Amino acid sequence: MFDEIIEVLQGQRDIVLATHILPDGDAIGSLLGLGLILRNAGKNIIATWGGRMEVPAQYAFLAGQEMLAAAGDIPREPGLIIALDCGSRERLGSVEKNFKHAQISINIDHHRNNSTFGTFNVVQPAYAATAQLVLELGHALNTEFSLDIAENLYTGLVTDTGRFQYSNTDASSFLAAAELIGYGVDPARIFRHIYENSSYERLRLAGLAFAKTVFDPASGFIYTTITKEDFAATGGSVEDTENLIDSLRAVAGVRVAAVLKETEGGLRISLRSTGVVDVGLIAGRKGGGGHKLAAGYNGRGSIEESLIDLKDEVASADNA
Ligand SMILES: [Mn+2]
Repeated sequence: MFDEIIEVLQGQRDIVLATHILPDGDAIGSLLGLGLILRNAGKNIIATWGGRMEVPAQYAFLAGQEMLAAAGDIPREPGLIIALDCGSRERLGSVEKNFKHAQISINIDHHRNNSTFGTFNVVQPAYAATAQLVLELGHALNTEFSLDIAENLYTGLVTDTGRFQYSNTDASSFLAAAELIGYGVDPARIFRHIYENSSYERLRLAGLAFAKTVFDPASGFIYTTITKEDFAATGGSVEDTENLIDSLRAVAGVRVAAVLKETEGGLRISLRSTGVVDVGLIAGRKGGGGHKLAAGYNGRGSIEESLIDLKDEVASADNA
């Protein structure tokens, strides 16, 4: 799976790593985890993502952040750039142009509808997290896994599997977790950092969002909206909305959950399915991407227009 990539890596000393905009636990964990693996192999690593270079508070404990650089500060035409956890080149945001101009590009990801946009592509939809792929790549590189590397990869694994409870969780996820725990990872320590490190602003933003939730039992569609005004009123950030949607999906009778949020980069729409509807297909038709149960895309027009459109999609998916 990694033969070609390892050959490419051997020929490069300076490597840029990039992940998707608004990075989640798998994005950051895979980015820093692979960065540390390659740095230990003697490479010069710069790690980045498009947009504001600010590590969400719950991931601030992760090692390797000295490798991070703002997207504007990375080489315009990197010799080698590696995209992690990005289903499409567009997900790189402002780093997309650097990716396009790189001499060699590698795309490592687990999104099913990945557009194989790299010179080399390792896409494994069967893997629950990109971090699991990075672990495998580490094996192929004969890496000596430090606790710092292991904590990054465990973070990717625990967040993308929903703490080992989503349907993407299988024996290989637990085997990967067991291996990482063997390198010294303390699951309770990671849990405290990621899930018990919530800010007051985050709580208030969630309260506002939950209060505005609309549920149509007939179609099983539940949604809420978060406007610029909501962010301003609570002091919450886009990162603070990361797990909101899981609470919407948890309501009995829900088939599709959606959170529509006005971000600096425009309207972002997150989707979750409880199993029947394939939200990855819906997001794909809108120029976005994701999995059957979790996907997202950028809305065009107002929140109201996007909602009308989305309700139609959910209604017609019911008939499929
Ligand atoms: Mn992922």
